[in-house]
Amino acid sequence: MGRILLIGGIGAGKTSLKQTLMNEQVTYQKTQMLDFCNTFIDCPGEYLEIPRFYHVLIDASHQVSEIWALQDATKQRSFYPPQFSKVFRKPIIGIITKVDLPKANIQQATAYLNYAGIEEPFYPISVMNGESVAPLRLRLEELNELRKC
Ligand SMILES: Nc1nc2c(ncn2[C@@H]2O[C@H](COP(=O)(O)OP(=O)(O)O)[C@@H](O)[C@H]2O)c(=O)[nH]1
Ligand SMILES: [Mg+2]
Repeated sequence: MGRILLIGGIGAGKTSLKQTLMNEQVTYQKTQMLDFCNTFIDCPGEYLEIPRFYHVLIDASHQVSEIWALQDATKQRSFYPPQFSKVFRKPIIGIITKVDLPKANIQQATAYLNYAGIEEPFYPISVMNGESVAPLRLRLEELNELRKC
């Protein structure tokens, strides 16, 4: 079970990150439902933004070994309730997206992820910059290695 669950608000960059790491072309496609592939479970941002869907995220988390929680650096708000990370029984890492954009506020995004109870270090990324996602690519490879054992 080397799979990863991607969570984050609508437009946070979950699908773009998945496409980047799977070496797919990054094209905009609204995620309408849980989307399973070998490596990732991608989901619509509504599942985080609308509390009555939290249970879907919690159920999906049982099928992964790690959760990646995204926060859009350009967003003035966050959808993570306080200590949300604690509802999951899986390791959870924080990823700050869209750091290439002028209005990105990494400090604010860091505060939101802290508020969600996620532990630092966080990964600042931009899908426009391949180097910024290199640490996540490495993490993915390590999980895949574990899966082969
Ligand atoms: N500039 C910039 N745009 C991004 C980045 N990541 C995602 N986007 C854009 O943000 C929009 C929403 O991305 P998407 O991956 O569909 O978000 P999702 O709803 O979380 O799956 C798309 O238009 C993406 O092209 C990034 O790192 N930098
Ligand atoms: Mg999506």
